[in-house]
Amino acid sequence: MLVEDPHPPTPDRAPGAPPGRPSDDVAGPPAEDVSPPVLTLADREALLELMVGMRTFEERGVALYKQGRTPGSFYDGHGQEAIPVGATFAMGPDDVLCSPLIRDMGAHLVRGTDLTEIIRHHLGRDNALSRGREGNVHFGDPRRGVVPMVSMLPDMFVVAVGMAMAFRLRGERRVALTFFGDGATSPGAWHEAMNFAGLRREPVVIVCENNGLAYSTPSSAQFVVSPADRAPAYGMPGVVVDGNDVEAVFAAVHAARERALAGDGPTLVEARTMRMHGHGSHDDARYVDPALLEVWRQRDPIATYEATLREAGIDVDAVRTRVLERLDLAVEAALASPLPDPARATDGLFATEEPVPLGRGDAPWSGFAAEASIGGSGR
Ligand SMILES: Cc1ncc(C[n+]2csc(CCOP(=O)(O)OP(=O)(O)O)c2C)c(N)n1
Ligand SMILES: [Mg+2]
Repeated sequence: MLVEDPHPPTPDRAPGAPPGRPSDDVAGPPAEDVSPPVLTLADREALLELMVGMRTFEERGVALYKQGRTPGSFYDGHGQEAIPVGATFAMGPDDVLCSPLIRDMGAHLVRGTDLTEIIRHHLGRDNALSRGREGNVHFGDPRRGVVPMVSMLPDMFVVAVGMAMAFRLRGERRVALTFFGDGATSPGAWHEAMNFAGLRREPVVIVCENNGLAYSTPSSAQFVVSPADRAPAYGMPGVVVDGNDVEAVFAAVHAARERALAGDGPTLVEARTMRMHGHGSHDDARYVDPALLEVWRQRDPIATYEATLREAGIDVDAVRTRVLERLDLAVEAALASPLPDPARATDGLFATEEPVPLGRGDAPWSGFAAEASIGGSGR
């Protein structure tokens, strides 16, 4: 028997859409008509430097872990650098990252979080980010609009949707960007966040890093329908992008941000890539076919971009030298810094002062340089 919908969608109101908001085409097209901004040569050099910065830092991080200097484990995003760097580069200074995860070190670098502080954090030293409370990836820098993550996946997506809702209700021109992996698209909270964001058209930019693996589970053993293909069912476009191409990620996320700022709601950008290392430094990933890794190694996001920029006349060796010099200084300073004072272990358990306003600080946001070159697209 055909049962009638007691609350059918109307041409000007989708089911459940807040009154007064246009919603005749809930999913809407992706913002393909937004012409991608022109990246200057300086922008492109910055993108390379940030990706090299992430990789070089993480290689050092693995070494420090293997030397027994890093408590816990160490997680890296080797081969995925183009995603956090390209996506964060497309954000404005008032936008919020909620939150960079274990493959997203480059997002912190784009935002200008101090490298010595990050290394101090990983070494469990007294530091400005977590005050030595943990030595892992659960840190952020609220002054720079980077929200520290909680570990349960994909709960920061839920928080990002809530933040985006707050921005919309307050009439603030800013978006929340959230990162998660393919593995985070299965728990119930992911579906709840997708549904709510699509229904309410929250200004959230959703970046799914599909690296083919959730710990040792390949995507083929986890879902039938890809995250991007699922997006229209929640009322938003899903865009697949080459996650090893930093400029492609930048363009897709920039378009998603424009769409969110225009009031058209969220976009899910599925960046396809490969997890080149184990889940963490404790995992040798023997369950991954070496031939598959070799295929992806040929597509390394840094090597390919370096070749392009070398052609364009950029001195990529100088970029590497600069990165290494900065890293050496930061590691030296971090290793020389003290462990936290045990007497202060309970400091900060309760809020005793006003929180720092998110992202309204002094972020030396390094996004693409020439405002004129992006046609005044409203950053
Ligand atoms: C609810 C929940 N279950 C398990 C974990 C432990 N865990 C952390 S990362 C991870 C794998 C996630 O895979 P994916 O989302 O694809 O991210 P990737 O590691 O591939 O970047 C797991 C199982 C967790 N953080 N939260
Ligand atoms: Mg994964």
